[in-house]
Amino acid sequence: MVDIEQSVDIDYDYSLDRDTTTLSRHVLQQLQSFSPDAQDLSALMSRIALAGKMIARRLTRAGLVEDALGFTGRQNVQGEDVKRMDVFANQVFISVFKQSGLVCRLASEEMEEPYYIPENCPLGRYTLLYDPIDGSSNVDINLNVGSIFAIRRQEGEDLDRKATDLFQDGHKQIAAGYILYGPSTVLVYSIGNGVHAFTLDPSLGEFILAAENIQIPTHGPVYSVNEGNFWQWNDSIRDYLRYMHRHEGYASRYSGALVGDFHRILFQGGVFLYPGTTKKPDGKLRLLYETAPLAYLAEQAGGSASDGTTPMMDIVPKELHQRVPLFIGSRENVELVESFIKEQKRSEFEASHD
Ligand code: P6P
Repeated sequence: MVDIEQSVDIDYDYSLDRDTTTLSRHVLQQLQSFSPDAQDLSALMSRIALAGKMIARRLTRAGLVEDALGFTGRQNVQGEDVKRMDVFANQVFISVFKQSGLVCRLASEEMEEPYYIPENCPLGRYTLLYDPIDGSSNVDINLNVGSIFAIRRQEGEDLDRKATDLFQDGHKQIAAGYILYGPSTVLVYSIGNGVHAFTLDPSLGEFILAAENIQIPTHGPVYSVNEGNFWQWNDSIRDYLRYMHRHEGYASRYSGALVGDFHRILFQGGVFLYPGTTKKPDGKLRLLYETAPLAYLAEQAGGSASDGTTPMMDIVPKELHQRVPLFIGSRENVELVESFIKEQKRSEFEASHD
């Protein structure tokens, strides 16, 4: 048996090793295992990457492809106008898991009930929870949008199709991440061993490792919130915004797409907040496929996330499309917002007990 080291002079080529560190390889490297579970996770992430590539391809040509943009004329379970891209992306995630034997159920912002892939049920051991296009109002004006995903193990065969095993807290997520469709397409994910970012190389058609073990700065300058809702917030949030307006060192950034705003905070630090409003006391964002997956990433990256009082990862969903207020980002920035909320609760308590 000829030892390849002897026959070929192999200098370590960093760029070659980087370009071959695909997502599926990275998953197995992190787990240091080739067990069936590890192989499952690797395969799951590969299929999510394929979905990301297909959606990115459609988005880059959306202005040129007939009927790619605009509205379908229908509303989704959230009462939101459904864009053609929402429908396309929703279907892409279903299609990439067909004939996989991996995922039996998919739960999405765009579907009132989970979708069960016939050939994968009940043997499919995993559930994909996803927002296929987050920030879809940005699609028609060519601004960044994203896909958010989480993977949970399916517990039991769910023969009554009530998916009750999904109504558990965020610690039941075994993987979570997002795909950001921006100037480049970036996939950020964690399987519980840190947060890692991959950039799509269109010439290779592969997501290539770009950053490992990303850590959110403990404090950052950015606060990301729709200040147009100021009139609908309670006093604690208004007091927090006044604090931001009156202290040096803060900058307001808000894109209208959660994924892009979170991605900025992941790298630069700060806080994203979507508080409850008078019209939507529980806020606008959905727990199972938006805030819980991002909370998983935030905590893996040394940051934090809550609904203002309870850690997001501890919140138990009561129904599939449950909304929650969201405060997420750098630990110190989140704590500052929470301190305003705590102060208001304290003064309300004292007022009611005087
Ligand atoms: P508003 C997009 O519709 C979304 O779900 C998030 O991506 C985004 O952060 C938020 O809603 C924007 O909502 O009320 O500020 O337009």
